[in-house]
Amino acid sequence: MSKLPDGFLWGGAVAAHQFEGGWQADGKGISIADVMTVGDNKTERQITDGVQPGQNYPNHDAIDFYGHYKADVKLFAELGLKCFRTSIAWTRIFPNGDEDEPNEAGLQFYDNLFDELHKYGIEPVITLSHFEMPYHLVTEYGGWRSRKMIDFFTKFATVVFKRYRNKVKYWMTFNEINNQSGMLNKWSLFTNSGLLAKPGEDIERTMYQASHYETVASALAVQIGHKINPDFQIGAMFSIGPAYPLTPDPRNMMKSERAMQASQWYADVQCKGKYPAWLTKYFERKGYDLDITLADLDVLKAGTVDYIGFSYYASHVVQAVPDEAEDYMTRDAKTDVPNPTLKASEWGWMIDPVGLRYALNWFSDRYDLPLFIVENGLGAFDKVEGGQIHDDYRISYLREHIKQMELAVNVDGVNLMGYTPWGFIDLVSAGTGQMDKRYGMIYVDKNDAGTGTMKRMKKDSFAWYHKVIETNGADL
Ligand code: BGP
Repeated sequence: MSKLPDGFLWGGAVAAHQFEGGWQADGKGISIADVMTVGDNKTERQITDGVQPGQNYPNHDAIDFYGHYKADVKLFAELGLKCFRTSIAWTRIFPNGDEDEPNEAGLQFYDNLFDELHKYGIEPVITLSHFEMPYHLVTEYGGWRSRKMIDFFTKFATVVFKRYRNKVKYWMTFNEINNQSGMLNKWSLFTNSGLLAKPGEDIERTMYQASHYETVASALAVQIGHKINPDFQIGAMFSIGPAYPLTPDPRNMMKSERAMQASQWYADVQCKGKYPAWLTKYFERKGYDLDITLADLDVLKAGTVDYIGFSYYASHVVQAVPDEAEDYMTRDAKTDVPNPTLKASEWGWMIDPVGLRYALNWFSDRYDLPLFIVENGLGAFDKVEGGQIHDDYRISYLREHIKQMELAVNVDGVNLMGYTPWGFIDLVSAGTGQMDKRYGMIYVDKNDAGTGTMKRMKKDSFAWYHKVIETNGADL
């Protein structure tokens, strides 16, 4: 297989709340991740009313990167990373989210981290909001249902853009902003937008309103960032799981198209600066009289992103049901079915390397922007045997996905900036809160019960990925 372009950003990805720990260190406030408990393959994480005694909150200590960052960054350099994707915990900078002045100790932590990364020539790639808004903004303002959030977010963005204007070049505004529309469940509404449904509320309407405010805030951040440093590259970040039609029945094809529209419309707003026609019509048909002003629409136009960051883990299969509504928007257990041609992970995620090539082509064709795969990987239970972790299943997953990524670049002509596998150092799962759902090439001795030495160990995938980076993707 041929190589990737020079300067290709090989890296690894994490998010502040899933690995930093130090949940109250140096003035940090409580984030939405700090009030979520541990679930597993069957039970959901609970969202508690503030931090309650006697609960297991895995994000509080996570893997204590806050206390280990120097040794950890040294290990990242040894792995050979060219870039490192993480997020800035909003609550370290504005503990409650609505203060006038930022918390200097929080700003200093990221100065230290970015200096440490640059010491080894590792480029930081920073998400502004990755499932970790201040919890106070939920209790006080109802999360993103409030327009006031635009000011809180842009203030946070302005402070960090200015502070790190010479230390960070690559930014993303909201992590997987589209989960809420694609899933419309309790978890995605809370992690994306800090939304807790009120009795009798049409939560779908609220989700669209919150999403609108977020895209406006993102577009403003893009404009502010470019003024602070014209060299900034500011991207959007979407999750994509292609929705294939179960059979060639044209109704299933229509269903597949609609499922993609329902989860990917944010790309139209953030990359083209306008709402797609089907969605404007949908608001009209549903009688959703949303607070979308003409000034907002100008902001969206003027604040389109520089690149598309996206996560890809799995694909899906959909089918129309016999009583499918005319708009093909029914979503239930009967419309989402397993793929008979693929195997699933232990969490039921369909393993589909070709789906990554499909996703790359899908974004490239529609938006003609540089792409960045900022999450991809296999969650699995690892076994430590005689101090070693033989994770050949993870190597095989990554190898097959990288092969498809290279085909997309070298055969399909996709403009790809980089690849940062998710959770390359073990961390807390966002969906389940588990530690034992592991993605890493670096093992961390900590388990679901919250116990362990926190010792870091190299898995077999560590040496493998090092070689991949060293050969720029030629030796897989
Ligand atoms: C994405 C998130 C990440 C990450 C990943 C894996 O949704 O952006 O934060 O956690 O998925 O998901 P999980 O942790 O649920 O296995």
